[in-house]
Formats: sequence, structure tokens, C-alpha cells
Amino acid sequence: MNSRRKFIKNVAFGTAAAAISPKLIAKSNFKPTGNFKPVVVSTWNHGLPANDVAWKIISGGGKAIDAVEKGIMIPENDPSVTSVGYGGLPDRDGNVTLDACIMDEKGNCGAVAFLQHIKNPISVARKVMDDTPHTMISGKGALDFALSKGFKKENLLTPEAKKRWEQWTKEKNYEPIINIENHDTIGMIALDKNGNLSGACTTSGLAWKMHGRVGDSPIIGAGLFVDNEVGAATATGKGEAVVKIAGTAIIVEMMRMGKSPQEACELAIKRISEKQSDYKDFQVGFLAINKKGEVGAYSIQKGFNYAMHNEDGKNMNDAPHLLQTNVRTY
Ligand code: SD4
Repeated sequence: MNSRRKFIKNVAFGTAAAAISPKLIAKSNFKPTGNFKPVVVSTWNHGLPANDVAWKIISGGGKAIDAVEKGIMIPENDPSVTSVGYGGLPDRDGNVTLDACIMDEKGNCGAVAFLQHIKNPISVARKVMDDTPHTMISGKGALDFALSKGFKKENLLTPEAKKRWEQWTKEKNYEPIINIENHDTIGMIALDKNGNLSGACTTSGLAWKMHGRVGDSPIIGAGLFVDNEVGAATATGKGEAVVKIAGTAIIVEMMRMGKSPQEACELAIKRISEKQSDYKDFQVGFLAINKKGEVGAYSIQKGFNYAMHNEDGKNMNDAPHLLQTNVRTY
């Protein structure tokens, strides 16, 4: 190697070494061993019945990836949950279009976006992960794929959701309201008895959205991210805001660098508030766990809650939030 190239190589190495402190390198190799404290957490009230199913699998020694898939199917199948699966509120043209993703302890992932007529998009996402070389399939391709895998084509627009859409078409006032229109996505993350982390996220997205709009929920690194060495995170709220900061990816990276799940969620919300000047007008909530089974949650506005189930039992928890008073009243 000539001396100039050698010099450049040394300078480049020196710069990289200076940029990454030994402390951070040590933290990034953080690998807790043994004695895992299994836990499952999910966004919002419908997380409780979803967690019941997931916890049964985990407490019986099952895998986190199966727990999150089966758990999340509960709100997908529930017509009273109006922002997930069957019964989800439609887009502005009256179509129910669904987004979902799933990620396992090996870093495998699968997602579907803009999927119509299939009640359990999370299971289609699982098939994308397990049976294809791809990570995301969308629209008609996702529907064709689901049908080829034996999923049933169904009408997902319930009479109640149709009524609400017809009501909306009278005014066509598209203004997502904090904690009402934005509140139903389920993100679930879990740690099983073998210390493996997995996560899943599923939604019908923002009510009355533009036809074809895809939010954060099916996007790995936005609505969901899992790294089995470190932790997992999921998001709810205005997807565009989450996508703009790669929300869950940065939370997991902050945990890798030594932040607790709570600190990491707070820093991600802070990032939104620093970069997005209209942050007071919408809601975003993050939920995270680490390999030690510690949990963190934080949102912009008041009102975000999450369900937790571990060996001590199950409960609902209100997340702390950035703004002390909601800007909107309703
Ligand atoms: C989206 N993040 O499509 C979803 C909506 C949501 O709770 O989370 N609702 O933007």
C-alpha cells in the first residue's frame, strides 16, 4: 500500500475510533444472559385481551413470535375495534385498507400494506416473512398472495363503520383528532422465557385517509422494530410523524447505546417535537421493552395507555407525556 493510501486508511480509522467511545462499544455488546423475565406489552385498552392470548403462549413456554401474532389477531377480529382489521374505519372512498408487520428474534420480518378484504393482515405478514424472500407486499399483490395462501376474501366494512363513513362524507372534514381518530392501532412486543424478543403491529390506519395511503404501522423501523440483542419498540398515533424520524429504529438504537426503554421513548418524542413544528396538533405514542424485561412508554399528548402482562399479573398503565395540557379539547 502506498504511503498516501496508508495515511488515508489510518486517518479514516482514527476518525471512526474517535467518534465511537469505548463506553458505547462496551454498551453495544450488551447481552444479558439467563433468567429472562417474560413480558408482553401492547398499545391501548384492546391490548388487554390481546395480551391474555399472548401471555398464555409465553407462560406455557411458547415463542414470542407466535404470541404476538396470535395475540394481535384478537382486535383484528373484533368489529368493535374501529382502527384494526374487521370493523376498521375506511378511507375517504369507503374502502377498508389494512397495514401490518411482524418481526422475530432473528431479525426476520414481513409486512403487508394497503391490503383489502383480509381479516388478519398480521398472519399474511407472517406468511410474507416465512414463505417469501421479501419483506413487504402491498395492494393487489398482497391480496393475491393472501388468497394463494388460503385466506378468505371478506367484506371488512361493518354496517357501523359504513354509517360513520357516510356521516363523514356529508362534511368531508379530514382532520385527525388526537386520541380519538388516532387511537386504535395495536402494537405488541414480547419477551419469551428463552429470552427471545418479537413484535407485531396492525392497523386500518387513519380514518378517512387518502386511498392508497400507508402509515408507519407496516414499516419496519417506523411502526415496529426488534433487535434480539437489545430490545423492541412499537408506535401508535400519526404515522407520518413516526416515519419521519424512523421512530422505533432509533429507540432500539438508543437502548443499544445504554438508554433505558423509558429514556429512549422520551428521546424519540423529543426528536419529533424538535423536528416537527406542528407536534402539538397530533398524537404519537411509543412503547418499548429491553432484554431485561424493562418497559418504557411516552407520548406527546395525554391519553396514551398500554397493557402489560408479566409474571406479576396484568394491568393497564397510563403513559407519561410531553405536553401537560392537550392543545385540542373534545
Ligand atoms: C397510522 N399509526 O396509520 C397508524 C394509526 C394509529 O392508533 O396508530 N392509530 O398512521
